[in-house]
Amino acid sequence: MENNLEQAVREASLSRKTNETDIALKLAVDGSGEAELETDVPFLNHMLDLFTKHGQFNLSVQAKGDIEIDDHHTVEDIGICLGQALREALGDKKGIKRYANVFIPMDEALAQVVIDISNRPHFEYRASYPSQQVGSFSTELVHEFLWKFALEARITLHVIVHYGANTHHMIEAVFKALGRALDEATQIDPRVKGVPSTKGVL
Ligand SMILES: [Mn+2]
Repeated sequence: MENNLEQAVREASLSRKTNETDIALKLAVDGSGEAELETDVPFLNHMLDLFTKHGQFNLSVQAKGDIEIDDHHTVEDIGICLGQALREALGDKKGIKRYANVFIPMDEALAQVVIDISNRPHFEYRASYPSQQVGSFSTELVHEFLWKFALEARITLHVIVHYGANTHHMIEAVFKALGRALDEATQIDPRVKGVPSTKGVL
């Protein structure tokens, strides 16, 4: 368990203020599923709560945004902050599993999330939802959030919603799968010596 002893506490906090949003975010990778979410986008709070619970992270987000326009900037900027926090929290990535492939069902819906903590930002997304809105939330913002998260975290992220009939369920399955996949890929594997790359750096 040498790796564990050498591992610094994997957490990061940051704040980001623009003319569009004002965000404070704290992420602990090795948490207990505790979420404290105060954003102006209730559906995103619900999704981040699931993400945190099923990823066994701790996450707090306080976000104010220009939701009088729409939710876009707030959702996008929380994705940016979460990505930056993940990247910072993981540090040199020594000893991590790096990859994960997770399927999560939510009743009739099935989502798959495949991750490589690669330091190579890439996002693939295959999802077609029956409705364009969940409550007041536009489903196109799921793409926006995930893409900016992957970009700033510098991970390879593939998200596939295989099928489903209820848009709320389908998106819920995505965020649960994202949490579970990130939990697995960020786990310290005692067999991994140093950085899990033949290049020697991630
Ligand atoms: Mn729900």
